[in-house]
Amino acid sequence: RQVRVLGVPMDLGADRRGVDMGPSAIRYGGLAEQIESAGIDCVDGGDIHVPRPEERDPDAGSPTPGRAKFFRETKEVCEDVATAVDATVGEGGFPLVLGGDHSIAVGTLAGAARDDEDLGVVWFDAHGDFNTPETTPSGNIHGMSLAAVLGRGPFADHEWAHTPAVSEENVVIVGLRDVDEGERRLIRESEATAFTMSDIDARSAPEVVAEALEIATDGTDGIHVSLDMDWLDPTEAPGVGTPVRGGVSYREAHTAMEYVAEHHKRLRSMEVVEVNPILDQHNKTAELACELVASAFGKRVL
Ligand code: DIR
Ligand code: MN
Ligand code: MN
Ligand code: MN
Repeated sequence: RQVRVLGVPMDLGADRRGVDMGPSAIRYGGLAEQIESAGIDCVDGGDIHVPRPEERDPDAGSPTPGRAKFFRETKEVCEDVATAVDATVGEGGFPLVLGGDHSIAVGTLAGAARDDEDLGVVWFDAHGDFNTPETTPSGNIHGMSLAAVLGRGPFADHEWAHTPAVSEENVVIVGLRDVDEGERRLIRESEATAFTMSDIDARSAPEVVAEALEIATDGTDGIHVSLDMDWLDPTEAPGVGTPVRGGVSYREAHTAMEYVAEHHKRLRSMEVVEVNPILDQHNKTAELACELVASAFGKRVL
């Protein structure tokens, strides 16, 4: 199977400028070489067009002004992402989507799940991304994307978003440590599983990731892996939109991706998001993202 890289230089879903440069930084960090070193064939499909925030009004076209900023633009970008991902899957390719902020997951999953298959999702993130326009403290759609995928947040009634794109019982958040007040209740009430950093401390990262993969593959045809780089501790991944202390280590992240690789027959799509080169140290976070992708695709020491 051939990996098709799709860049989405998106920062409309996050206040922190800089994640729009993520796709460039990740490519510059050696993505193609890393994927090839895993023995996987790879082509680059270029970038999706994303408007600059300076040329738009965040509230224009928003059904909930201030509570879902750049709603209209996010919809347009995610629709394009969905079309590109759907086409890649249709051609038998493997979509690897590079963010950009995490709002793009609405597009990735709309495209990946538009196929007849039932997908499970493992969402590696410090955050739940489970806010809705009602609970959001920021109005940033990247904090609502998992809720949106599940048909709870913005775009719930939008046909292009194909929501709920996946069923909640097969969705697992791993690495949670920064949750907003209203968001906490939504996560607890949902049928999605959330493993916090405390769970990882108590049980070890490999054990938690193994269980997450079990839940995501249980009764599904395949899985999607959404890797928010702020899942890692900021000492390893300082170049992210919203760093949060107390994340997983370099080794824990690699081990997790090696576990993902063990499910390669079920792996259908992947995205790497929230890389912010402005806050990075010599592109360290983007280079780490490339390494982790290679591990997920089966690269091994021996
Ligand atoms: C916060 C930050 N929970 C919000 N979210 C994210 O704005 O909703 N940061 N996803 O990466
Ligand atoms: Mn996220
Ligand atoms: Mn479907
Ligand atoms: Mn995050």
